[in-house]
Amino acid sequence: MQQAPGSMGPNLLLLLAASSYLISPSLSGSFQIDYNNDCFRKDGKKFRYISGSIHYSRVPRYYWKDRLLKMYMAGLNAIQTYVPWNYHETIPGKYDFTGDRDLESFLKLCNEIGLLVILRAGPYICAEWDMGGLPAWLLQKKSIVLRSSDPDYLRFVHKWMDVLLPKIKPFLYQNNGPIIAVQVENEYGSYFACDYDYLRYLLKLFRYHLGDEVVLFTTDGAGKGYLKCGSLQGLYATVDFGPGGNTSKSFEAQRYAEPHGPMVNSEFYTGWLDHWGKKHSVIKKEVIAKSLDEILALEANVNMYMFEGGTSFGYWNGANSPYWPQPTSYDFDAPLSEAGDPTDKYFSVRQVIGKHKTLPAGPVLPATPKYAYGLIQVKKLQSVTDSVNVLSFSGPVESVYPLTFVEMKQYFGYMLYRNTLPMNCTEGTPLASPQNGVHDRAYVMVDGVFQGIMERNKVNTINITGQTGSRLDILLENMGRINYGGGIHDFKGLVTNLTLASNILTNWTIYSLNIDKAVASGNLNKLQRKTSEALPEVNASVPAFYLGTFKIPNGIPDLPQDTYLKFPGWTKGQVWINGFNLGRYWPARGPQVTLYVPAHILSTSAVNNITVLELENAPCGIELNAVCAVEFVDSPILNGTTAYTNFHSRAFNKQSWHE
Ligand code: NDJ
Repeated sequence: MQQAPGSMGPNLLLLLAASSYLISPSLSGSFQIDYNNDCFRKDGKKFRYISGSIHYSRVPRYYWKDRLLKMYMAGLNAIQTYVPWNYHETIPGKYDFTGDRDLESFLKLCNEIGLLVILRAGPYICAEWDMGGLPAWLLQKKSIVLRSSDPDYLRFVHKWMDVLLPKIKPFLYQNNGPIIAVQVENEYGSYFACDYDYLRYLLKLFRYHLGDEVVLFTTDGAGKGYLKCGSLQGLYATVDFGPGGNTSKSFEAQRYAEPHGPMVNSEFYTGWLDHWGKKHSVIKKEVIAKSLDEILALEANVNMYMFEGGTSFGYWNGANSPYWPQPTSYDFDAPLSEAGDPTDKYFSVRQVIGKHKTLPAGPVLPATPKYAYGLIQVKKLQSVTDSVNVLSFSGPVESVYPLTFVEMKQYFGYMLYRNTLPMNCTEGTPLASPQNGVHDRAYVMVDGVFQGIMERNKVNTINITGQTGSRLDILLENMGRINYGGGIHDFKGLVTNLTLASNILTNWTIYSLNIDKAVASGNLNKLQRKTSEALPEVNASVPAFYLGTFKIPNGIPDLPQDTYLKFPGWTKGQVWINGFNLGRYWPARGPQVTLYVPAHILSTSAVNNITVLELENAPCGIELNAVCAVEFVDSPILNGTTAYTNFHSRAFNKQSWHE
């Protein structure tokens, strides 16, 4: 079994373990706030943390050590990470802390490497993560008031924290672990509820499980307006702000809530998030370096958000209101790239840190090698609507009106809504969602013939043609739940009625689709294209599956290596490699064009399978010299053309630090 990159030999591990013991020889460490001297104290000594955010849920376990070692070599003495509740409890009462979700192993690794941990335990985390980390099944109670003292919400929060907090208690610094501080909730002052009973409940719950020693804190925007509802007596208030502003003024805001105690910027933005259709966000390394230097010169504590952004694999990306979904890449223009490669910004940040503390001796781990496996031909398997029997494991549900994903007890991916036309639709008859209820994209077919695409907030009416009794199929895509603000109460599916020529369509047959299970089981790949089915016209393809296989050339040293997947001529869809859901691609809208492929999902001993779900148009029609292929390349493209102007509302950029 390949050793994970950055793996240390047993001697170095022993040395590190011993040295960390030497650092905290006492049976248990102490980490406190010193209000008299406006600082933290670690084992009685004045302490300032220089931290970076890495989300264990966005980096494969295979690469955790590689990224953490690079963060250590940058001069960080701590890392900050979120615990996404929905990542561990995807269905109520079923908990998963294994593999890439093994939080305890992640914490052990941080301790081994000598990195302290600032744990952001939620229950809500934002993070451009689906529903801000809250599980969608909470919406089974349609009227639930999320992030409040709604008893139904608190009941589930309590149950979840009864599982999570005992897991992290042994890793508290007071118990000789790496966790020096635990965040409660996330930017609560930015949320409409302003429910102090909720914060008090959480404080009591966290203290019950974690004891009285650990530092519990909150994070809010650097403004009185945010701190008013986001802070609470008993939780140390910290702020977040990006580069390019007035650093001292930003910390003055913190003093409004905490007249004494250490200055803490819990999110110093090193870059920014992206949205499908908008220009890729970048921030110049010089802008970061200047502000970071100011923060460190003030002897403030800082966490760089993000230091390693990583990837929202699968369906995990979130969205912003009114509806702007985020892409699969969470590169964030961070010091370590999505693939964990040290960037110029990394070395610039390391240089600034080196002005304020001694950097660890030794070389920085290099970028991991990337390999261009080249063009891989793929073949159309079947359309989604022809594969329903393989994709739907629970069979159809009949309902007078459309049911949402949550009502169908499905939380991610795609669902199929089927009906029959109640009238002749000649000359294009309007199919409409008058209340903008397509959440989020609908691919519409009549008798298997593509009719058009409806999109939340963008396209609420299309014209369709067909005869009375024709089969109407609507493939509904959940593009990710809003993760910030009041819109996190984000139901998916056809959440309001559709009308055909202004008459409400009723009597639906609804299929919950589990494509991931069908791909992983191999059943999907066994489907053979119906030879009778003619290749589709160029621009009339319907959502369909395509399959490619490839062997990784042997005899090439240390293959497999990381790579990037490109979709020349494709439009929008989802892709799996060897059953691993890599995420969404949408080169037609951008800015992300390539998907990061971590090496550990590839095989050199067996044939590799690529399963593509193309939702719109594939380069596999009858057009001349169509190249029905995807391509593995050795460098990323995250700043492709975009369909919309570069849009940053006030909410999107708290300060005008964007380029
Ligand atoms: O705490 C939030 C963090 O999880 C603060 N952020 C970060 C943006 O990367 C991240 O979501 C903001 N989120 S300001 C709101 C973004 C609104 C466009």
